[in-house]
Amino acid sequence: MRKVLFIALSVLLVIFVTSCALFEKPPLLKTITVDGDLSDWGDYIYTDPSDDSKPSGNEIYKAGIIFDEKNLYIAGEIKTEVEDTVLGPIPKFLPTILVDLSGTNGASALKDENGKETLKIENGNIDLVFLFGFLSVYKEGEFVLLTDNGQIDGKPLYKIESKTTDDGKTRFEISVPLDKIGVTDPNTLKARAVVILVGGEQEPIIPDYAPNQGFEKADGKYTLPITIKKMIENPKK
Ligand SMILES: [Ca+2]
Ligand SMILES: [Ca+2]
Ligand SMILES: [Ca+2]
Repeated sequence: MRKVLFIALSVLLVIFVTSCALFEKPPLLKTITVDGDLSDWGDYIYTDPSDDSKPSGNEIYKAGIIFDEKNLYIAGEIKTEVEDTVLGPIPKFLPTILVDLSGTNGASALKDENGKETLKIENGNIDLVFLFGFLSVYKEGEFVLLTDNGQIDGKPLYKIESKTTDDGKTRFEISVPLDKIGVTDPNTLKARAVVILVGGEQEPIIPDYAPNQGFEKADGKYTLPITIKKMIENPKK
């Protein structure tokens, strides 16, 4: 009887230790292959409505943010109108991504060249920004390009791949090492992101948001600054 009890206690102890180990494991959500194919995101990708852009035809279909113990991953699927220029056709709107990481002190807002606030996050700040195809990190009071010399011609410290489908949708994936963006403990990290399409000349036009903010307007125009109220978040609360 005593032996049976001992075995039972041992089994219980093993189960207890194992479950503690599980709790201690980092919130390692998923390792993503950066190849422009979003199928490896599974349920972690946010699906935006395919017909909610204003002006229409400038859609965000998918957006995602996730991390593992080494990298932060960002993804999107978009399609925009193109404009013919002397340099050839260029997209009318470009994806802009704001990222808020827990445990780091980001910028209170993005500002234009005159110092006027353009975009901010309600109850958060901006640690990373993807703008005009470049990723920047907020460091010591300013946004610095994530390249080896902080200049456009430097070697990127992140990886980006994109693919365009036959029907004109562009799918992109970005990975950036956590140690390049000030994350020291992935076990306690929470990452939030919003993906928006931005264009317009005198006034900004934002045809689509993912996740939806309830901001979509017929002409896509806004009074600045815009306060982002909703973000994709992982791990979820
Ligand atoms: Ca992939
Ligand atoms: Ca959409
Ligand atoms: Ca939307």
